[in-house]
Formats: sequence, C-alpha cells, structure tokens
Amino acid sequence: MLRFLTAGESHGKGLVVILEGMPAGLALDLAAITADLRRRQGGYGRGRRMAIEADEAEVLSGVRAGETLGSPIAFLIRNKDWENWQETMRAEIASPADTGGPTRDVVTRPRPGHADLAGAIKYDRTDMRDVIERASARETAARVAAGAVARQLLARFGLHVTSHVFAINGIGIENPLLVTFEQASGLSAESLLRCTDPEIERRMVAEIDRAREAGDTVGGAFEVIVSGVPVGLGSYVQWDRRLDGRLAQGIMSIPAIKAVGVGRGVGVAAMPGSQIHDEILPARGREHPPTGVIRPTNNAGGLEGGVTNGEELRISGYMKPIATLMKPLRSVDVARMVEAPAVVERSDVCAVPAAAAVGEAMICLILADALLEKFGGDSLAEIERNVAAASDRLRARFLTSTRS
Ligand code: EPS
Repeated sequence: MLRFLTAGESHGKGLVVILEGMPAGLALDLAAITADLRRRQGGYGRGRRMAIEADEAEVLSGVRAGETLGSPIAFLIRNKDWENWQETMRAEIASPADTGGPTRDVVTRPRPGHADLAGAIKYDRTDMRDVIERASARETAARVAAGAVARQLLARFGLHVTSHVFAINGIGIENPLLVTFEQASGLSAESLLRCTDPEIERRMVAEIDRAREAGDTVGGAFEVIVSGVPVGLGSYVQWDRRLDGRLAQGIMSIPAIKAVGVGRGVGVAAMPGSQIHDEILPARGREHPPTGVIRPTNNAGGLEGGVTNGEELRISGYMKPIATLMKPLRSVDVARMVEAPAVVERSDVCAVPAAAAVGEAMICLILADALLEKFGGDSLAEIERNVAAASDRLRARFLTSTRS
C-alpha cells in the first residue's frame, strides 16, 4: 500500500526519499516535517556534524498547493557538509573546477560494530569510505521526512505517535509501560534526552559525559507509544501480515538497533500467564471505547495475534553504542593485513534520542500502511467513508449490547 525508497550518501549532495501510496487530498504541513527532522538531529551526545546540518525536506513532487496529489511524493534533503566533501565524494572521475574540501585518505581499518568490513568484502571495495557513506545513520533523515507525512495521515484519523528514552547505558526507568502517552508527548522538543524522569535524565547526561571523556560511546533504549489506534490493523492469518512482526522489522532496520520489544517485551518470559495477560472487562458506566470493553493493563502493547486490539501501541527499541570510538578498538589494516587500531571518524557519543525520533517515523510509516490496507482508498474522502462505515458497524455491534 505505502512504500518508500531512500537514496543518498552521508557526505554526498543530499538524501532523496520517494514515498508512494499516500492518498490524494491530505493537507500537508511542511513546517511539521521540518520539526520532525530537527528533532532527529537533536539530543544530548550528538557530535559536531549536527551543528553543520539544518535538515529541511524540499518537495520535488507529489504535493500541490499544500495538498497531496496521490502521486509519489519525493523529498530532497541537502547535506550542508557536502561543501567540505566534494573532492572526496564527487561523482566525476576528475575534479571539476572549484571543488571544495580535501582529498581524504582511503579507509582500510574497519571499525568493529560498523558495516565497514562486511560491506567492503560484500561489494568488493578497497576504500571502506564506499561502505561507511551509505551505512551511515544519516540515511534515517530521509525516513523521518517520509514518516512525517505518514504521521499527518495517521493524525487525520486520530492516531498520535510519540516516544521517550527510558535507558542510557543501563541507567533508566524500570518499567517504561508506566510512562503515559501524555508524559511522553508533553516532553519539549528541546529536551536533552527525552526521558520523562528529570532525575534519571540528569544521571544519563552524566553517563554520556563520562563516555565522551573516556573516548567511549553508549547505547540505550526508547519506547514508541501510539494512541487512538483502531482495532483490527494487521492480521493473524499469515506470518507476514502480523503487525507486530512488521513493526519489529521497522524498528530493527534502524542502524544500531539490536532488539525490539512489544509491550512488556523480553519481560514476558519471566512472568506467569496470570500476571502477563491483560484482562478484558465490560466498559459499562465508564467512558465508552468503541469496542465496549476496557483493559486494566496493557502488557501486550496493543497487539494480540498480530492484530491491534484498540489499546495504545507500545514498541521499544534497544540500541547498541555507536561503533566509532575516539579511543579505537583493535582491528586489522586490510591493505597490509596487520593489526591496527580502527579508523577514528568524527561521530556521536550517544544517539538514542535520535533513534527514538527515527523509531517514531518507522512506526508511522508501517501503521499508515496498515491503516490503508484496512480502510484504503485513493483519496482522503474515500478513506474517511471506509473508517466511518467501520465505526458504525462497531457501534451497532457493541455499544447497543453493552447498554442493554
Ligand atoms: C555517522 C557519523 C556522524 C553522525 C552521522 C552518522 O556523521 P559524520 O561522520 O559526518 O560526523 O553525525 O549521523 C548523521 C550525519 C545524521 O544525520 O544522523 C555514522 O558514521 O553513521
């Protein structure tokens, strides 16, 4: 239904994304796309590159007079740093006149944990720069631009997506499920780490400072929360239609993510069924959800059988520390096949808040896809009709029976 492709190198001219499958007639707030891009650039622990860039998505197609046309939407995000990398990253064999930036050394000492070695072998490149450039997390800016469009479609149908960081290098909030949607969405865009507990955030910041001083890096974990999710997105009838699997792939595809949790996540393996499953109670006398039932807990994270159950979606991602260490690990210089310290490049000490922003974008894209699958149409009006019909059916089926 909804698909996207990105292109671009970290220090090339820019990043491109093509998003196809968005219905026609969605009013697009371009400033909100920039706000999402800027949030991804932030967070305590980012390196000097982010002081150079001021990401903005230039619309190349698919939008006219502020509305989507139903045609592919293409964005260009220019790399400001390109100016300093033209000589190294030029497409031409010979440097054109006035080419900026120095000629950089060939990279032959792979960083443990980065794609450098496997990529150089796979694509048969002698300069690992050819791998670094595309494997770089810079690519995620393009995903955030596409995700920002998907977010606006979701919002049109009452789904709202937010996130918070609940752990940095082992310091964190014990049970992130206790953080409410309102607490997470209430965090300011300038928040240092997007942690809802100021005291824990202070300790996280100190941990990042310690890592920076030691020439080290740190990872952590974030949770994406979605409110207003309708029942019935995804399906249990085939493995590849289970929405939890699709969402997990979206999170796992973010660079440096090593584990994904749904609801209680890995915690479910250590609790009995009587404590983990979310009981179902009639909603009589309370504010009425469309299904007529309420859940006192949400350990399932809003998904049962790979289908949304009407509760908040809660998906977490666990990020390893950035692979570029200022105090490098042991590696091999593959040009000479001798032991040598890994290459040292300008990088970030911690990028977990950025990963949370990318996590939101991926969840937006996959949820929008699932929404279009269930209620799809070529125009917004068509989708609205389908959503209204489904909600009438729910009301007819559950509201009348719970009132009796
Ligand atoms: C990255 C290295 C750093 C990060 C970069 C990812 O970039 P540079 O090598 O230019 O200092 O800042 O992230 C981004 C550029 C971004 O936009 O997130 C890497 O090697 O993956």
